Amino acid sequence: TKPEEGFNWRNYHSLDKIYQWMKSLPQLYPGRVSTIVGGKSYEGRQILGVKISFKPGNKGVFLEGGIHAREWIAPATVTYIANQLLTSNDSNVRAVAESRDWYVFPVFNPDGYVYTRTDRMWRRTRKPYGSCYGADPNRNWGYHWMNGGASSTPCRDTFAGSSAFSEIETKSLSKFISSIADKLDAYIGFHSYSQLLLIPFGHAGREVPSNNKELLRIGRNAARVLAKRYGTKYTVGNIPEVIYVASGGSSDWVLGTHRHIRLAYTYELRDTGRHGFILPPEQIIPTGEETLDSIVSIFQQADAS
Ligand code: ING
Ligand code: ZN
Repeated sequence: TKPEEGFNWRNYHSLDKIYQWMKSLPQLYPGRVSTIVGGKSYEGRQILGVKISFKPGNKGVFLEGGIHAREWIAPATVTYIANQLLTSNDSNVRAVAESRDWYVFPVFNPDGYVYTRTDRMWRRTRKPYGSCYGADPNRNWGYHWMNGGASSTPCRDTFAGSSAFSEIETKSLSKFISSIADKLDAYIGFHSYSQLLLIPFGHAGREVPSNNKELLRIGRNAARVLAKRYGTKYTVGNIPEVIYVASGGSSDWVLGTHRHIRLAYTYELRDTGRHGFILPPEQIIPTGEETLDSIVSIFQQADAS
């Protein structure tokens, strides 16, 4: 096939294209990549992931993208990172890539992602609630559910759902995450926009992780590394301090119910509002490069201390 028919990071892609690319990886990298159906969506789509593993016995990292439909740079960045983990010749990238098992889910909310082709600013899932559709899948997880920064009114963008895990997407993925949690040492989510590196917890009440100081130190160093490539500035801190109180987020539940996980971060990727959610496709590769730099830094630091 011609290169332009293959997958690339020059443009944003449809769900079908992304899934087609993911499904091609096991044949391209035999013994290193397998696809995983981690969950399913309300409209019956698969929530597809890939597991990248270079050797047995490694700890696992979970990469979550596209929980919010309109944040197109998130699936693009997560697929960029997965591709670099497989193909990069940079010795620092190679060392980090091969030191972990990577569970990569670029599109957590496939119904929403597909729907953004009709309504580009859609954020939520697509399950009907009366005359409105969808709940915020990053307010629907069952740790301090509805404890601040979430709405109980359907139609609102931060509607938390009718109960914790009322959405099949969060319910099914949370079961998958629990099934591999023993192996997980890190959970990293990707949103846009604002250029922030967020640390749990988001709920009201000011709970912080037991290793909050370590997370802040590693995060600030990673942000410094990120800025080196293109000068992109990130702010690092706990969720309520640097963005807002928000409960029912995935990272709160993952860390709150799996306390052994050492590294939990959520990126708010480029930019700071000039383009917002409609980030030009020319910025996919630069965003991917600088974000990968920071991910490599996070794991280098974690392994050095
Ligand atoms: N931001 C996130 C949101 O869900 C966030 C911020 C991250 C809140 C992690 C809670 C936990 O509101 C965007 N842009 O969606
Ligand atoms: Zn988001």
